[in-house]
Amino acid sequence: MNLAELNKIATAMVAPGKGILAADESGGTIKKRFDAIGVDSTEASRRDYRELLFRSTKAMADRISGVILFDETIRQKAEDGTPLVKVIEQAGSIPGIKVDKGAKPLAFSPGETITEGLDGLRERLIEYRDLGAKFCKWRAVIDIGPGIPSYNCISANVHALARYAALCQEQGLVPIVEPEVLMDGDHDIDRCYQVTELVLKLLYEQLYFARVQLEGTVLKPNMVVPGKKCPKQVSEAEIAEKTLQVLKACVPVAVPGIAFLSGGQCDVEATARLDAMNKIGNVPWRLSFSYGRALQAAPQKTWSGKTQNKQAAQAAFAHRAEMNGLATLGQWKPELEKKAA
Ligand code: 5MM
Repeated sequence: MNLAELNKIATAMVAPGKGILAADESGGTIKKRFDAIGVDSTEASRRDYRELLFRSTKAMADRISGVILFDETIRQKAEDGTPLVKVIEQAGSIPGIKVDKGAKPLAFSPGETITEGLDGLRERLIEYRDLGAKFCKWRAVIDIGPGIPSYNCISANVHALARYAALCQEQGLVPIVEPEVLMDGDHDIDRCYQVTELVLKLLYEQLYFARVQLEGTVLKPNMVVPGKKCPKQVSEAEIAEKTLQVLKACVPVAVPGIAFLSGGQCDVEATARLDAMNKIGNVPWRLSFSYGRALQAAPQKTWSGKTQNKQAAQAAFAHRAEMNGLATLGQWKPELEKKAA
């Protein structure tokens, strides 16, 4: 393992003013997103849509440090025959790949899941590296509900994350480590804090046991928020403060950067909360984004599968990328949202 090289990539992934585009929706998820805008999910429509994003040249160069791809996309070519990986690199961004095989029901644990994909992972990583990936992503899903999460669910998931991360580093790839505590449910912010704290404590213990070098990793956590159905929603300031508090209590200084997931927050909320954290600052890691929905909801809706909407969709994507880029610097202002995308 070349730790200096891994650290260089990880640091570039959370460069100031930039963040990661999570475009790694699996077949089922992208179909759901396309259904919502009335578009058939075919190999060609998925390619056209993703090419549109990756060819948003200025946004990609200025604001998108890396792109997480799905297995199909890393093998696809743009309309003119250029591999999409090359399109991303030419735009000055780093290609990465989702390598987990999804969250499956955890035996004897109703309502809980375990993320699968470790079998044969070393061989798949070698192939992805040859296809141009420089980093990987694995997402563990922890739900909050009556009686859950169980210790069994958390420990199984963080153990898998640690095995995944070690394999990535062995193959010269930076692991994004994503333990997502879901924001579905009616729990309050303090319950989200408690669960996130336990997950992160156990995660860093397992990463240590697995001999993962934290300098060559990026953490992709949830923010500490109340469940969507919780009657007591809270201010942006409280979310920023509690998220920073739990991260300071759990995440070692050796980690170069933290790139939040958006998790179903609306796009402006995800930007405002990231910005609020960076305005507080005074943390040892870069605080950035690795957003899927919060970067793509607007361009997807604007595109709606129509070629004539392509430019407007690229403008909508560029706008969200710009807003989030500013949020990584603590320089976002609500007034900037009024500027039409
Ligand atoms: C883009 O969505 C990713 C893939 O999801 P599926 O495996 O369910 O298709 C997802 O892992 C995503 O990278 C993270 O959840 C962050 O995305 P959000 O939308 O929460 O920012």
